[in-house]
Amino acid sequence: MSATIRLTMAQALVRYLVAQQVRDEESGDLLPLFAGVFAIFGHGNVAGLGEALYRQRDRLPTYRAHNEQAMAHTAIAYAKAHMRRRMMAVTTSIGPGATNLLTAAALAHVNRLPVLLLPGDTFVSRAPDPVLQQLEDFGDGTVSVNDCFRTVSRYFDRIVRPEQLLSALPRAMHVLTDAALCGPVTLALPQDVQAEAWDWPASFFAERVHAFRSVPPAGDDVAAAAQALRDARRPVLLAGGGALYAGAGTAVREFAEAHGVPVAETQAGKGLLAWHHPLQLGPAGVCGASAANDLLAEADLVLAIGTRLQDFTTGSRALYRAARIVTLNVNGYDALKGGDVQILADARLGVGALSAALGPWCADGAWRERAERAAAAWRAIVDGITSRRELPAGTLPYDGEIIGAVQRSHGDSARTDIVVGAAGTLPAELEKLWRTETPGGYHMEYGYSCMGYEIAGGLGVKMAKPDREVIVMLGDGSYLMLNAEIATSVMLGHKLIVVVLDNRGYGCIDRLQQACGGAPFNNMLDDCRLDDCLHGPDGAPRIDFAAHARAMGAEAEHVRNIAELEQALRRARAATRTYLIAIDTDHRRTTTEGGCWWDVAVPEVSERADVRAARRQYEVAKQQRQPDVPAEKTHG
Ligand SMILES: Cc1ncc(C[n+]2csc(CCOP(=O)(O)OP(=O)(O)O)c2C)c(N)n1
Ligand SMILES: [Mg+2]
Repeated sequence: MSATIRLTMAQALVRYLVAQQVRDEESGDLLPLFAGVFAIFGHGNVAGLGEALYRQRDRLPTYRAHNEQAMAHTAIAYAKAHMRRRMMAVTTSIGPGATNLLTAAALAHVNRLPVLLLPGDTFVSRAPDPVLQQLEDFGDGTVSVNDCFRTVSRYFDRIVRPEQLLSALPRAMHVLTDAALCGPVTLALPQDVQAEAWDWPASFFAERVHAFRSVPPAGDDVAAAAQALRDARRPVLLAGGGALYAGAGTAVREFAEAHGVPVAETQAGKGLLAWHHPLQLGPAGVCGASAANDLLAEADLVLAIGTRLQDFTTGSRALYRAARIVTLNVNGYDALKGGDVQILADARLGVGALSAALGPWCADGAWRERAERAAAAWRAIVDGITSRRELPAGTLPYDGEIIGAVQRSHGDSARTDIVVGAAGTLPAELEKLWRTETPGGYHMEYGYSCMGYEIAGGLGVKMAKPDREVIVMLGDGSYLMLNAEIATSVMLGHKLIVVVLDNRGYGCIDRLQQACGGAPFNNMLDDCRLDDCLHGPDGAPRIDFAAHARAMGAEAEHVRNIAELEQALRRARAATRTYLIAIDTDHRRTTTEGGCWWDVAVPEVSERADVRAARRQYEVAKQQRQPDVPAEKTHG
């Protein structure tokens, strides 16, 4: 008879996690697949899982944070910074602790990032029902709040008997480590089952080294794609996050150079090709560079690699509907988008195979020259914006000038800095203006663009890359939504530089509101309902972000202009603790160069003349983008 080990379900779960390993690609060393577990305890996880984590705390560290959503952001950012090859687990109590995780689960789902979510759950026995924090469904006795995770998990399971872990955990590992399926896994853990003992086969806890398999292309896919490229005269390669995660940077650069195909990138793919490469057109789409968008609009073929072809970040609906689309994607669902020619494969292997199939073929020389001129012109535009230091008296800086100052403060660490962002004005400005030559140097959560990701995400990046300077850039709105992990970064000794751009409100939404004909309403603090008796004519109160961060143990200062910001950045880089710099900004100033149209539905009827005018413009813009499939588009 094979050996068994008597453990509770929670103890078995933790022991299994400890046994999962990966091989470090550079050193060849074996490392734990799970770098740790973020936990906020309560009833539903403290007695069972808490006891089990304590027992393994030397092999699987447990970290405490201040908010469940934020600690999941940290775990997700950790995995993203490791290109999905190392990860973390997150555990919560039942009820509100669990549902606080939902937004983060959706974020991981949209961004295709691995995280193991372990919310506590109500009693399977139902003996103490309704237990504290239990939701009661009048028509279904099996429901708990954790059923909400079904829609935002790539794999969901509720462990109602200990031995179910025998199948649930290997399935979970498969989803977490498979490039195509990758996303959040939720194992809901009823608290009575966590504490239940079972005799586990010892073999279940054998150490396992996970391989990250790269799927090679099959069949005639590559030949068909090569033919489509040979038939094209104006091809553009569009690189997304999948290309980054597949480590396809070198392969894409070699492809671009060998075949004279210019490269545009998405938010998730930015950094795949160095910013100064002559064929680097910059970002595509609504926050895109004019070089990328102009060339995409003229392209007769778009080779879309590792991208979901989301309109905002790729211009897929607005820019190149007349072009043939060749997709290269490890995920069949994404590969099918575009509908012309598909290669279902790993980005690195697929691009290599396509290059081999193309042999000496090169895109039209005039197209390549046109691309290189456009790329150089875009670099000059970026230089002009980011080098501005002196502003007319009374003019507040905007994000572009601040990004310039942060980049100038790089010094020798230009190759190693990591900037982190997620929502507000900054993703557009950073995508256009931030320069990186290192894959992973630009960490933007833009699949979900979740306010509040930034600081917690920055902490996860720093945990993954402790030797790199991690610079979190965020607006006042995002800061106020979720900032408590500043205290966690101080507690854990993971230094962040946090730059808060305080324009006193939801600046990007205010601009969107007015672009749609809306009155300035409920976005900027001064346009919100105030208690006049308390605030009088001075408007909404000012918020002292530096004082707030200091109260959580960070060093912090408020600066008045770009010159002061540059000095503060020097102090921040020299600091060993998390360092916050707050600066006032003007939300009406933005980078107007680049960008493209996007579909925001304007009301069909309104009492406001501005809304009616915006609606007329909207209808014209929609009309210009009809019919859906222009006649010249051919299907291969
Ligand atoms: C959790 C969440 N809620 C709402 C939104 C919608 N939203 C996007 S940006 C934004 C305002 C961001 O304000 P701030 O961080 O100050 O940046 P700013 O636009 O002012 O630069 C809002 C409300 C969002 N993306 N995420
Ligand atoms: Mg703001």
